[in-house]
Amino acid sequence: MSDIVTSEQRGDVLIIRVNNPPVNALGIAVREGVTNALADVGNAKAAVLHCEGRTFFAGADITEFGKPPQSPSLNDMIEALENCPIPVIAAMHGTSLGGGLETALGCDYRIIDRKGRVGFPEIELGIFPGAGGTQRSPRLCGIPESLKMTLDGKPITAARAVEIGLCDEISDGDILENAIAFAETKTEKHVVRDLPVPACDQAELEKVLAAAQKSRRGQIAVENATRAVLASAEMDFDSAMENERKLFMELLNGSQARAMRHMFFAERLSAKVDGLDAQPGSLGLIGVVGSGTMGGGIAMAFANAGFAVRIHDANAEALKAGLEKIRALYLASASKGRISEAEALDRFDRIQPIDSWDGFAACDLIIEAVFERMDVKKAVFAELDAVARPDAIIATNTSYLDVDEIAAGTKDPARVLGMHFFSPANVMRLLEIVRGAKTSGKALVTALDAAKRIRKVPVVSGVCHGFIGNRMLKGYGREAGLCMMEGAAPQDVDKALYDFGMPMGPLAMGDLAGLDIGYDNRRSMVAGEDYEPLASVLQDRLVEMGRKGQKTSAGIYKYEASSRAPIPDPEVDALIENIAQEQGVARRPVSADEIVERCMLALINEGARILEEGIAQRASDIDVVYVNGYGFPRYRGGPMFYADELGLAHVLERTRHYQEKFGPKWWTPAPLLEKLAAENSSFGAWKKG
Ligand code: T1G
Repeated sequence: MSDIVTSEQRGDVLIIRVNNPPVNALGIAVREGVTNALADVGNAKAAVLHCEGRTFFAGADITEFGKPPQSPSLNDMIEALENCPIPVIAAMHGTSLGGGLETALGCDYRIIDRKGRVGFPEIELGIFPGAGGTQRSPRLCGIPESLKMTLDGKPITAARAVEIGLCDEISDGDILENAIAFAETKTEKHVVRDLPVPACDQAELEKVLAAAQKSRRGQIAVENATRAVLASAEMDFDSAMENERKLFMELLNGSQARAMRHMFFAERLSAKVDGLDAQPGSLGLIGVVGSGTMGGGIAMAFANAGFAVRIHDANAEALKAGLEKIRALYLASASKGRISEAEALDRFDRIQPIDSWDGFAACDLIIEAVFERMDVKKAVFAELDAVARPDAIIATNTSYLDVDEIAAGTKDPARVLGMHFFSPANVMRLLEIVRGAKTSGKALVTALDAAKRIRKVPVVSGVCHGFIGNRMLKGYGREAGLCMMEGAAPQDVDKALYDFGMPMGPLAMGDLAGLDIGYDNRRSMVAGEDYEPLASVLQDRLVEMGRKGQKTSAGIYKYEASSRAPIPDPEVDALIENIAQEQGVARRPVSADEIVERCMLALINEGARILEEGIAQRASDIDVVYVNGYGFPRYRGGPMFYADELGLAHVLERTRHYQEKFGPKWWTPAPLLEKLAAENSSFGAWKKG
């Protein structure tokens, strides 16, 4: 037996130990080892299945997907558990996920550490539990609960798992010792597959299905998973298992599952910086400058992760208001049951206001989130430079501005970098970490460590206007605006991209953010150089009319009081016609396919430039930015993965088509796109030489 799986007998109990770091994934060595251990139980009267390290099995080994299957399969191993002549007890701690939970369901009993969690996250990989989870879990917790876990993909607590019947007992203290003691009391098998499926509450079921249709719009795994779980009440176990397998295999190597596996690994790779071997600095006390929406959200992001935070605002009133807003947000979370009131107040208490710059003297990391103007930021950095410890890292939360210019004004640019949070900063997972020309390895690694500790997905960006996401957003917004001016109604532009999978159309998004933001930005830009005037002339006119978007109940759309639903406005349609006439634009029908293609190609072409300039380390980092910061559908894998799926020869051919139609200004293909297309290669395979 491999040293990954060992077994020993203690009294009447056979202990099967698995040690396959980092998360005890159920790779072939584990499956072989466990199956072999079960084949010879000697004179033991019960067995315990236990994993060393931080968690019970965290699922099938995702790195094996897409490769030829190897026996024994996970189903074979689970059958060996069920056919074992003695009762098997799963000793569960950490995160028993996917195939890990399915393995536990193949055992006779399940004892779980109080802090343990269980779940079926497979839907996040574009699949669903494919080793009997859709058949065994309903037999313990009923179809609605099983389907809810399968479709929302979220882990549940140990207490909840015991409450709904998935686990038998909570363990406090040593999970293995408690599992052995539990095993000593069990002499009978309790094979889950032999249990009946409890009657299904139809109303409960409808609620689960409705929630999934909303939260997982466009994901084809929802349909297959639902059919597999419902079959548990309609077919005998073996037939339902065959059905589960068929429905699972339909998804496993499909484009959505490939895209979501790509995202799983991309989000772990993005935190790695090639050629960096510095150690992170200490991270204890965090400083935040600015108590507005961003500053408050950043303070909450750190307080939520247990950090002590000092927050300062030059305007005492703003500081007071900012803290009141933070407190209200925490108490609102408590009232919704997301956290206890005690936890909410604890988190709030971690955020302490300071009334002078000196209060930052003890901070390890200080993040400024003040007004997006270079002079204002430089003034803040001068103050911080004067009080911050020499080894403290100072970060700017700027969305666009030149981090090198900000750093150049400080004593030690090596300790300066950007940490671009996305609003709301305590919710959005993406964090762009902007590496200045002089940013030290230590500063960068410290910022990456901070990101991991506050559960953000970090992506390292070089310095350019808009870094990765906002730089790419310009082309996307440009093409959406042009399609509207050329003939598509605003709601048709937005519907095309919503149907593609974006959470909201770009024009409605502009109304949500405020049309005046783009208006103000464009005042500092050069028309025709930095932006395409025709794409935003309508928005500029609307701002000048006082129509700034949702906040003024009218922008490109109009809005009824207390509703955010965009309503097409004939007045705007007429204005578009007038502007088109004035600009000499011959309006024409613009199809949804053209709208989607132009917006996507604009993203891809700019992404290729970002790659070739070394602003992003790798194509998958760009995908991580766009999926986590801009709502690009996860089941399409991000713009660069999507391009690779289309094929770069096709992407280049279509980009050249628009270059001929609209001219070279915005449609000249990026040299990297031309190169990779010529080599029949992909963005995913490219590494900057
Ligand atoms: N297979 C292979 N590697 C895995 C893995 C897995 N299931 N889970 C994690 N890793 C690697 C990960 O890539 C990283 O590697 C390291 O472990 C630490 O992970 C039949 C088909 C368990 C909550 O979807 O949710 O079972 O970057 O950074 O933040 O029905 O990992 O260090 O080289 O995420 O502490 C279902 C996926 C599989 C769980 C830990 N299971 N994993 O989080 O560490 S499909 C999942 C997680 C399945 C069956 C189906 C998390 C975690 P590296 P990490 P973490």
